[in-house]
Amino acid sequence: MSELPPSARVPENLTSGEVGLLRVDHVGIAVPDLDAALRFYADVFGLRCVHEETNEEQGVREAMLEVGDGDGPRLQLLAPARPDSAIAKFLDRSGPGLQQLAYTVADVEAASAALRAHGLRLLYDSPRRGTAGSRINFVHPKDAGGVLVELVEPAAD
Ligand code: MC0
Repeated sequence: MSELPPSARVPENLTSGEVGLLRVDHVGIAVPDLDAALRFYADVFGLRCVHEETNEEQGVREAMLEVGDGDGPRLQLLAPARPDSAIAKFLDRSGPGLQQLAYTVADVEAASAALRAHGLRLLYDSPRRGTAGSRINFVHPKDAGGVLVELVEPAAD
């Protein structure tokens, strides 16, 4: 639906540590109703939706919102697309709220391998499809201080 902002393009030679986190990509918030949440964030916070899609594999309807000039991290609204999804389970257990913190990486497989070497559990053996054709994996929240950490390798273009 939209081009990646300049901040989501991966510059060469920019890494911090062996895991290679480049920046905060987005913060994910679980919501029961995507359309109602989009209205709330537009009307109250003035945030603009720049991308929306349904990810069947993850069982989510999601929307990306830009903050300010759009050069920084985005806000991701996540609503369940089916009752057995991770987001539906999160909402049942915890209610609406912060669900994940996502970092941009240049190479999701390399980042996952580095985190596994530190003894952390990655949720998937190999990357899966994320927003806008990105490749993603997650660190189990119990291995990351209670935070569900997502690694996002943006699509090449
Ligand atoms: C569960 N826990 C969390 C949590 N979800 N803690 C912090 N943040 C979360 N989001 C805690 C529970 O409170 C519980 O703690 C313990 O983890 C349960 O662990 P579990 O039994 O192993 O797991 P489940 O069944 O609760 O599932 C949690 C898990 C799941 C993270 C494995 O949500 C998952 O697979 N997430 C990855 C996929 C995902 O989130 N997809 C939706 C976004 P206690 O202390 O009670 O034991 S899709 C997306 O983000 C894409 C579109 C993208 O950005 O590109």
